[in-house]
Amino acid sequence: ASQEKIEIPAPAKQILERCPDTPPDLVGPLYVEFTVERTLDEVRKEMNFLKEGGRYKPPDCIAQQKVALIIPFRNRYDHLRHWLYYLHPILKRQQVDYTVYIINQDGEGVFNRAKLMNVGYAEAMKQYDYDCFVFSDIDLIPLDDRNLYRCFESPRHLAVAMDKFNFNMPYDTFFGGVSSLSRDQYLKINGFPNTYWGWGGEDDDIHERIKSRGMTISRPDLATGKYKMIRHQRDLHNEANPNNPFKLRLASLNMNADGINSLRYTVKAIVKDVLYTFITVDIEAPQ
Ligand code: UDH
Repeated sequence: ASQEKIEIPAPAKQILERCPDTPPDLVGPLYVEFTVERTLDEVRKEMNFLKEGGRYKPPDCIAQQKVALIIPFRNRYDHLRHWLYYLHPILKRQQVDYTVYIINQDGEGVFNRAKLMNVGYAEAMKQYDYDCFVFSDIDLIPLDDRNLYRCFESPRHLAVAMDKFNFNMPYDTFFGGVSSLSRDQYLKINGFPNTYWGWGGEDDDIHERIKSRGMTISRPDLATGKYKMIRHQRDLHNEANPNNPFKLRLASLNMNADGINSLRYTVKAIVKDVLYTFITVDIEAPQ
């Protein structure tokens, strides 16, 4: 019998490579303004690259990190629209595999930024195997897309040059606004404090935690780390808390008992929009 050779064509499969260290499509300095009003629907139409929940991952390479963006939130819908309009395209150019989590404090009790960020960590970890967490205020827009929303060897402070501080650090140990920690870095400091109710001090506490665990802070330079803040009045129920500065001295003592290991909250609702995952949460706030 004659032997017939049959050629079986190999299935067309694309082998993805790891994304490069420097994303190729970055543009550098950005033009940002807050005078144009956009509806959420208009923003949605522009972000046709997103998947349900405010998710994106680069189609042509494997992202270096899986990043959860965590935003503490209550009643700042005008800021939210600006933030989504500017940040999604930046994060796409940065080739991040990411999801945006808006952590919305339920009720009218005293606001607690750091506790909401802990909730964001815990809820994000239930959904995906994130290895990096970027924590951002809703009112801060980067002015340069080379300021990478990812994690580094050390915990990173990204918002080093805000317009409201004349594009400078207000003090040397400042850790406010936008920061990133890998899962390991976050767990090494037992997450963030849950006990800073009202405005002030929690960012300095986080800085103390990092220092007391022997880690240093990584930062972009002042030119790359520029931010524009959306001007606003002080919110209701987020008055400066005069006790918070005193707590700071005890930060390295309290950190073992106050953090992700002592976090208590109740999820009220999870809504997945194409622009974000919106999690409303009761954090047992004092009235
Ligand atoms: N946040 C809310 N809702 C609130 C309070 C805070 O969403 O009611 C979130 C939001 O992400 C915000 C972040 O928490 O960006 C930090 O709060 P903040 O913007 O009040 O803090 P910041 O230090 O401003 O930026 C302090 C008040 C400035 C008053 C200036 C009056 N001229």
